[in-house]
Amino acid sequence: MFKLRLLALTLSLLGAAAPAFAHAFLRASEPANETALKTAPKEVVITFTEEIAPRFSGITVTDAAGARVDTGPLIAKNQEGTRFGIALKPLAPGVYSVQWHAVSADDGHKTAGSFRFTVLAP
Ligand SMILES: [Cu+2]
Repeated sequence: MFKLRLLALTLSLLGAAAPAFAHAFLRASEPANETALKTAPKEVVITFTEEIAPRFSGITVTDAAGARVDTGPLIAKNQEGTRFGIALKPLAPGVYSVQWHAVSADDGHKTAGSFRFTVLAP
């Protein structure tokens, strides 16, 4: 009996702790990290692991010199609030860095990260 109760307690503790791990991380991106593209992308799209609050989240894209090449606000790409894009200026060949920050819609936790992609010379 005691063992069963301990098990139930353990399970409920695990259940209570689970949301703390549910931050909005990057699940996938287009372009993907470290990809080399023959055609310059017109936007960057990020899929997060959970719904984010777009007002408090953002994506910026910079060229090798650090100049911003993204334009306009986040564009919602699905109904679930997990997928957002940002439009880009016409990109010359070079290495580009994407910085993102997100606030979880569920618990308000902040996450951030970055990745890179390359546009190849034609
Ligand atoms: Cu969280």
